[in-house]
Amino acid sequence: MWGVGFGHVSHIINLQVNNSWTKLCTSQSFMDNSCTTIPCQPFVHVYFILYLVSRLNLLRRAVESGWRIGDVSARSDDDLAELVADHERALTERAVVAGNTNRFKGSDRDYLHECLEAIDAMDISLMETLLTLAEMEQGLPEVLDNLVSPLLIEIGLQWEKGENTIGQEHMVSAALRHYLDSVRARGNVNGNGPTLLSTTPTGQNHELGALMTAATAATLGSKSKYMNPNTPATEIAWVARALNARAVALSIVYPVNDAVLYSELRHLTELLPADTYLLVGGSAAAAYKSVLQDAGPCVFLNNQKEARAFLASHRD
Ligand code: B12
Repeated sequence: MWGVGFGHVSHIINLQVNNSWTKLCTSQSFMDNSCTTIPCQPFVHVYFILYLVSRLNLLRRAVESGWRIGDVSARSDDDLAELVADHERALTERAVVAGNTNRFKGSDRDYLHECLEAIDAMDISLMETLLTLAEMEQGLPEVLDNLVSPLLIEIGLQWEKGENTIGQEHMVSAALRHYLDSVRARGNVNGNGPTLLSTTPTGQNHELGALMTAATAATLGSKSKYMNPNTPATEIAWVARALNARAVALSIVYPVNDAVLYSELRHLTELLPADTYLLVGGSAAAAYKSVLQDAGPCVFLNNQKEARAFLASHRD
């Protein structure tokens, strides 16, 4: 018995010690009154008590991590130690991010470079944190013009050169989509400004330009609504009418020469109320100018700076 590691008896729930014996009970043996009594030298008692203190300490840390005592009391020491270590590791990581927040407040950080490094390391959570920090420090216009846009262009180039994977590009797009839509949602969604409906038309799957415009509009006081990408003309027109939208924003990125899109855009201009603005942007927008330029109030905008200028002068 001497020298046996007490990790082997980690289910002890009751321990009685006197000068010459020690009674060990597990939850089962305690219930059926079959606890083991072992003869012990006094120093073994000390050993037991030290073990017990360390186990109670583990149990306390597990409970402080959010576990219920009933769920952890029967776990082995190794299991408990792992649970506690996982939780404490997560806390440390959060503290590092929080520490960085304070350390860099008001600094002149190169967020673009840091985001690219985070993407390289597949640390998308860090990229999301950096976006939030950049927005707090520099404001949304700066983030859209000098962080999100160049980031997407760089990701596209890296993908073309085979320097990143499709998986990475998808992860980044998903995170940016989520970020931009949360900016839109926390903006003036139910305010008094005019309603702007953003989307992409049939066949257009690149939606981040539309989401950037939706986010921009929300921060400038519009009631900014967003439909998913690849939306048929009839649905865009129906929603625009239902919401009494002052403007519909379309993003057109790829491809440039889509016959279906020509006819969809023509159809859209026929279905929209004559006084609804059609705002069009995106790297392939110019290719469809011929269909749109003579129809209703249609405005081509090259970037978010131009979108801000237009929206600011059409607030009413
Ligand atoms: C993210 C991304 C994707 C994502 C899109 C995810 C999503 N949910 O949107 C996914 C992975 C789905 C994707 C797929 C594809 N993609 Co892609 N993609 C990109 C990437 C990296 C970013 C696109 C983007 O959002 N750009 C937004 C901004 C940064 O660019 P922008 O359109 O110019 O917009 C700016 C302004 O124009 C303005 N704006 C834009 N829209 C609007 C609208 C309004 C109203 C206003 C006011 C302003 C405005 O605001 C922006 C900021 O100033 C680009 C790289 C790039 N250089 O853009 C490639 C890119 C567009 N993709 C490309 C390709 C080839 C593809 C695929 C064909 C790949 C494939 N083989 O499957 C598919 C096509 C899918 C399809 N059927 O349409 C090529 C297109 C090349 C071309 N023009 O011929 C690019 C350029 C990559 C490259 N370098 O080769 N892609």
